[in-house]
Amino acid sequence: MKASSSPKARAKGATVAVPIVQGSIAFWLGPEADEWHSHRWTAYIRGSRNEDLSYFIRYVEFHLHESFHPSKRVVTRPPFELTETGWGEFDLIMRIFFVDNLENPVELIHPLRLFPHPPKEQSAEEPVVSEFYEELVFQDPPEELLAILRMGPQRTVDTELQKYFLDFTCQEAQDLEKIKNARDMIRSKVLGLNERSREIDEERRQIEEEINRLSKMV
Ligand code: SLL
Repeated sequence: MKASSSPKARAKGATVAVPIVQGSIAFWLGPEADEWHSHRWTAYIRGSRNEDLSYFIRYVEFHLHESFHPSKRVVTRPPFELTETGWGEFDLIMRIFFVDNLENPVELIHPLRLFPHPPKEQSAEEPVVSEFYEELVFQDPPEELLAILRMGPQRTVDTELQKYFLDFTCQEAQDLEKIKNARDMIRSKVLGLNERSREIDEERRQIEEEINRLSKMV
């Protein structure tokens, strides 16, 4: 059986990039705050346009600071978010597992932010938002996963927090523009190299003619 016809085969040469956002939103608890629980925060992985990512993400493991018990939490349904209360900032790890077990999990490190930067007085209404645009890049993905990724998301997810999300649509447009510019540059380089290659062929032809002419003289 040819490798390409196996459902577990990898699609050699295919690359798919899926834009996602890793983030956290933290609310100061105001009068309810105590020494150990000054903030309520939610950390999450979301689509850059709030798409439901469960079409290709099976679950997300959140690895918290060891002062949380248990420190590992698993979220198996969208939205892939975790809410906790605490007092301190730390880097949390979000490990993303895909619907296709052949694809290795991807680990993102998220800097949880509770306090405004630069520092200012906190209000219970205005949260601290820490979001980063990322691209999950699948190189030679399994055929099945490739088909799923190409089909794309089927729906969006609504969450109470979405009014605080940052807008990354212009980041996506900028990335597309960069890709287009890179393509144009490669295209013009290839054209230049083709031209040079034609010149070299012509030079070689002339040298061969010269060799022929000279060898007839000896
Ligand atoms: C800091 N390096 O010192 C960091 C650690 C840990 C935060 C922050 C636990 C809450 C709970 C919690 O908020 N840990 O025990 O329920 O700032």
